[in-house]
Amino acid sequence: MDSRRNKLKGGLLGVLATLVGLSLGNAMAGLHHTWNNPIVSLGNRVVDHVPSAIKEFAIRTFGVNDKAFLISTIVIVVIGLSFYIGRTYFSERELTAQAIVTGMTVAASIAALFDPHSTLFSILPSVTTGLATFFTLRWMSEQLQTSPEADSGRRDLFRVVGVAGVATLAATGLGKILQQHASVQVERIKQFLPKAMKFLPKPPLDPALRTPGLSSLFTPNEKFYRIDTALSTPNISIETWKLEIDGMVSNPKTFTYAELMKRETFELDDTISCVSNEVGGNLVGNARWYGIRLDDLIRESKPTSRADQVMGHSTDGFTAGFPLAALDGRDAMIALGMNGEVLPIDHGYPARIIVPGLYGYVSATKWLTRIELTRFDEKQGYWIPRGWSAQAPIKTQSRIDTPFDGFTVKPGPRAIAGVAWAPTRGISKVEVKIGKEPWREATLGPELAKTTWRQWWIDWSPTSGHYQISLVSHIWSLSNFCASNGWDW
Ligand SMILES: Nc1nc2c(c(=O)[nH]1)N[C@H]1C(S)=C(S)[C@@H](COP(=O)(O)O)O[C@H]1N2
Ligand SMILES: [Mo]
Repeated sequence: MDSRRNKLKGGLLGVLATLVGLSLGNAMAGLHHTWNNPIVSLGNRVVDHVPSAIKEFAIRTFGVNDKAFLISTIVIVVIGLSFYIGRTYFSERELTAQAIVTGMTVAASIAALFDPHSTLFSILPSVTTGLATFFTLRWMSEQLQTSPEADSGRRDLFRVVGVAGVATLAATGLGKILQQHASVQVERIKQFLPKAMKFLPKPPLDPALRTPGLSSLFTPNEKFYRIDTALSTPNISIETWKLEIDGMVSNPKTFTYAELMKRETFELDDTISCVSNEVGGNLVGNARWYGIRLDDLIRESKPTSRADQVMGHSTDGFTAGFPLAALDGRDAMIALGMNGEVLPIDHGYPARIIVPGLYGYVSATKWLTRIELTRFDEKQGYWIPRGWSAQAPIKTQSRIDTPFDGFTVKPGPRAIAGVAWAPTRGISKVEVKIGKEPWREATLGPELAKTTWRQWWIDWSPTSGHYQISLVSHIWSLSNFCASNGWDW
């Protein structure tokens, strides 16, 4: 009786240890969209090899649930084996148990190597599962070393089961989040943007190609700065995504992704910047955005005369509000694309707002799901109660990209170069001063639009010594300087 009970206990602990392993392996599989958990890899191989007669039988009998049936069968087999593993492990036959765990791990790893787009790394979820199962078993047995008092033995058992249960739940939750991310990544990769109905000409040759160290005309998406209040990026599928326009409007509207895409699409070259960008900082970037007109959408929803603020809401709870009056034909957009790609998840997939000339924290809501028409004296965006101004046009700023502040350069001919921006006013002139020499007017790169930065450079041939470089940028509408930064190295 007692030994039967112990065998049952051992078996159940084996199952629990395997669940810990599987949930961790599953979380691991979420780290890359081509990786699968061991159960799915094994299932894939069964589907590959099972005779077609059995496949047809399964489809006939279980219909669309045939996959679920296959997966459940594998799970049942694995649970059965885990029960046996636990029974042997906890009855002093550790080696047998280890051999079975190893065998299953090897089998699942081989299965994973045949998954579509697999690499050697595809075995990681299976290996994780095997190792985690093994170490959990070992940890359990250490914790359950028979103690003289039966009472404490029972307490130990509760503790072990509790800890393993919590670990399984936590790893399962993590796996869900990661897998959702992976599946939205796949969805996004499969998505494509048709040519914009109003497209921009191909950009001119980038002066950065000739000037080492100068920022490229467009900032590549992977290098584009990111500011997020959320800990992890929301993973929103366009299948379920909707954009609502409501609040102080007489004609509230809801759009699906497909409905938005049917509207007139256009391109916008625009430099966005974070208000927290410090002199010389990199919280600024230039992109060719692709999207639809925000002005039109808002006009169609008929804001009431009381409304004076357009507030974007994100699924992550972030909000940003800007003046309704800023929708003055300056090409504010709901962006669905960035630099020729579907909007990256990090930058707001599936949709975000871009308003030229306004700082990101009052306008550029990522993972946008709702646009509310409201009033500044009634509602405040995320950063306003935290001390930031509700009105936030981007200031005229400039940056020296090269030579880099504080770095030593070789004497000899080179360039001093950088970028200057003043969306939507545009940059007309940049002047550079080296030490006590007179101000020199820099050569300016192409002006894509008044909303974008302009690259600038001057030739320079330093002899050895220390130099301070100062900079002023002038905007189109005024001739006096609006910003300056000084460099010392
Ligand atoms: N949902 C959401 N949108 C957001 C933010 C955020 O934290 N959450 N940050 C804003 C800020 S402060 C800036 S400067 C820009 C940055 O956009 P990027 O991360 O695509 O560069 O996004 C804005 N949109
Ligand atoms: Mo920002």
